[in-house]
Amino acid sequence: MEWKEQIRDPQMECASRDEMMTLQGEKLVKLVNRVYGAVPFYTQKMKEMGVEPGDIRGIEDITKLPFTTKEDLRDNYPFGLVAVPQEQIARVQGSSGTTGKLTLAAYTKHDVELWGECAARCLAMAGLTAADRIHVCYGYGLFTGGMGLDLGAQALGAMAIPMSAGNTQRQMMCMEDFQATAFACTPSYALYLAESLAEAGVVDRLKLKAGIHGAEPWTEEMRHKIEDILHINCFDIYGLCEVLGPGVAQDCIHHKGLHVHHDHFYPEVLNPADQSPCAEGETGELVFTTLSKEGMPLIRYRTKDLTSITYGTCDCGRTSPRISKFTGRTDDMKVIRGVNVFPTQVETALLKMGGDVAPHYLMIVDRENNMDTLTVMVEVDERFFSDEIRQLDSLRAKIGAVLKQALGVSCIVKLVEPKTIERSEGKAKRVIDRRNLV
Ligand code: DLL
Repeated sequence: MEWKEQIRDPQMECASRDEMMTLQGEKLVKLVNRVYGAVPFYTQKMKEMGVEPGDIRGIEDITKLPFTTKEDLRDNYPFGLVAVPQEQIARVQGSSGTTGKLTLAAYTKHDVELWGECAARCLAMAGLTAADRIHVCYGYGLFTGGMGLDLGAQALGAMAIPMSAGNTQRQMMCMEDFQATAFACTPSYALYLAESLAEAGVVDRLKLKAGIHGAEPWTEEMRHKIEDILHINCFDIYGLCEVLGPGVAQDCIHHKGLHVHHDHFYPEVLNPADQSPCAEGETGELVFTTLSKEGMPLIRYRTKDLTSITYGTCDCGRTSPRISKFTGRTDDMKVIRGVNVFPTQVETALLKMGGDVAPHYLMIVDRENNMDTLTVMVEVDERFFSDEIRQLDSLRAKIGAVLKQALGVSCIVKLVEPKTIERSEGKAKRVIDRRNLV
């Protein structure tokens, strides 16, 4: 089919580098003045570094500013990094933190509108317009997927179909009945759904033309597979709740990297070892400064996502910097069926169970029939391996329930005898990922 270039905000998306740097500089100066004083964390960090708001005069001064990490968010949980009076917070969203607590993000009304605008730019990048019907099968709730795409559809003037996740039969029925022209979900679920639609023989009756997928790493091969089954064009949407949610960046119809909305998010790619800047095209850790957010703006937030960046003008005419598909993370977080899972969450949950369960575990992440699976091997007291099989079954069910509660995703529990899991003299290997994503 014919793909028409849609640029929602040409003034911003196609601004010259000089114009954009001037705007980014002005916004950075305002941001620093806003958080200094209002957010004790930043005031203290800047004082420790000997930096005052007056030292920040343009975007090139960004390197004088401190970093923010996920651990800083945890230490200031839940509202310590909020930069406005709390009554101005219009909504909160969250994702998994490194321990039992969530990573929480707070948005003002302005931030929610900004989010919708950024997500709408992404939908436009995928060739969608107000005439489209967007079937959203990302989860709604604290996770940003459902709400983000929904806000984007609203801002675009399109029809949002708020399906939320799960119940594939119902998804298939509504997709056909409501004549959705685009759908949004994780790439792994997209492939599962695509294959289910093909098996049911309904693909030709659908009106789909685009798929908007992200929240987890995926490959070009995966993209082509979904596209081939459904005869659509698939797009890679990126975001994280701390920075905004889906809509921070996405690829356009030329699929030559994910365009970052540079007027709202200033990206840096830094060498993870010493935080020195990477050269264009060189892989490093992606760091974002939110230039426009009010509620919980972040300065130099270390995403731990590994990518590279290019600055040239794209074939679509956009000048926004483009990040490449993600090659991994600097930490051990895994995204399983769109849910962020940290080994430390498993550890915390097992330790809380105490007694018969040892905190020796191994997570095995795999992909079966295009769906992520998580198996957790757990060492338990050897008396469970006597002839009382029923005891073992009930312990397995109990651990399964505790882990589901802690991780937000179900897993297969395999109980093993003490000392079965290989011990390491250095860092324990807690996760084996067999998905071969990169
Ligand atoms: O996953 C937001 C989102 C929802 C993005 C729907 C796209 C679509 P969090 O739960 O905070 O937010 O998880 C953020 O997920 O740091 C990456 O490691 C990973 N991630 C998100 N998008 C992509 C992508 C949402 N397109 C974390 N490719 C991020 C690879 C992604 N990884």
